[in-house]
Amino acid sequence: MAYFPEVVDRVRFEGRSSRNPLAFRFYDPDKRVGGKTMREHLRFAVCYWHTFKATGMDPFGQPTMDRPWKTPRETMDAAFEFFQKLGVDFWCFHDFDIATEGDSYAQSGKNLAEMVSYAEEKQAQTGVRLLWGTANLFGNPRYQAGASTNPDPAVFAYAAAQVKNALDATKRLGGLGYVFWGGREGYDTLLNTDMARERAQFAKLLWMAIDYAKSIGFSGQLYIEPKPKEPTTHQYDSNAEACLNFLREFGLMDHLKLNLETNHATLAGHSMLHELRVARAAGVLGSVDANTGDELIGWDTDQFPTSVYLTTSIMLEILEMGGFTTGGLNFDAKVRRQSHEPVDLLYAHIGGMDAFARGLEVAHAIREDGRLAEHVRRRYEGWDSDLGRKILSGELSMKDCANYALTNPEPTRVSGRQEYLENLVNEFIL
Ligand code: XLS
Ligand code: NI
Ligand code: NI
Repeated sequence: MAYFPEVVDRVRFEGRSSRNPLAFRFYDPDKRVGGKTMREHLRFAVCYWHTFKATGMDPFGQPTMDRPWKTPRETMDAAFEFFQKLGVDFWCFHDFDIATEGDSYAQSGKNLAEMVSYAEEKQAQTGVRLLWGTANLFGNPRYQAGASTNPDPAVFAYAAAQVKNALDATKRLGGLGYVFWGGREGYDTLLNTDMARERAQFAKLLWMAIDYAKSIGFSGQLYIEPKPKEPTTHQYDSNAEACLNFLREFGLMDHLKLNLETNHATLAGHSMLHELRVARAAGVLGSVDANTGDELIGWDTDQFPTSVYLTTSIMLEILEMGGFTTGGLNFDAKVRRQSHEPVDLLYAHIGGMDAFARGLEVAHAIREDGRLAEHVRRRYEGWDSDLGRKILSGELSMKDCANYALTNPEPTRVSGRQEYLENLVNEFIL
């Protein structure tokens, strides 16, 4: 049975002039941009949770999604049919997206192992690979006060046991990475919270995972995914800079990179570009959860990315770091509640892939042109002068600076040229 009969074989590239809503207009997988093909640059992944498991339920209403796949096996059949028809190379999942959580840890483990075997077959048949795996440490009521950050060590033990199975599953499926997203690792109120303790517990779970991964020979990249709030009032991995502080504090910098998500960046009051820049500057930019928020709703709507301005800025940072290694662009995005038909999933992903393909082309063109980078280089050129070098090397003291100010004229102000640069970017987008 075909779950996505609207596409017979594959979504095809038909070019800019195509009016076929089930074709790519910009994503041409084998087209070369710079030294690599689009598919090599973009490394698209489909996420299992939103795409195949989201029901459309919201705090005000019941499920809306029409989903002909019901059992875990049917769901996986639908998923791999979708991956193949869309032509993505990767997927991502939480343990209990693919398997039903049982009444006991033992039963859950059995259910998961069974579905991992099925996924192994599906991957072998289709060539689709696992970008990253993760564990759902937030859904079960036992985690209401956090998983690793729970005041009860018994809950920590259950969480660690669950991560063990999820790491085993990720290893078996040849996963390139494993993600820790805070989930409920934060607080609802400080009145009942020992923050210092909870942060140390969180770090302990990460250290356990590092040790366990090593012991089973899992060499995939571990990531932490920042998010400021929701479901908790404050998450300990609130943004890229907070994560860096946390990783440095607990000696974890060499073991984890960041998986950055656009909607989480904006909830934190930052642009995605800011978060990417922070991570890249620290050498820990790992992977991207490609989505976007709603400008007017203050929660994590996880919408599909359609803005070429956004995708351009993301791809500028990715190209600047030399491209993804283990990471990729995971559509951690869900169709709207009213988009309840399976075909809406196709429209959503095709749109996101096209927006990123165009963003890649624009970012590449901006870099080839060189004016933007040259502007930044020239802006700081003074630091290569005698004065700049002496300040940085420590040769000049504060007193020497005072002497400088006494003997030199007022510095000349230089325009930041923000509008000129904004126009420059638009020159490539329009
Ligand atoms: C939720 C997170 C989640 C992680 C995986 O807001 O984005 O989907 O990516 O647990
Ligand atoms: Ni995410
Ligand atoms: Ni999100």
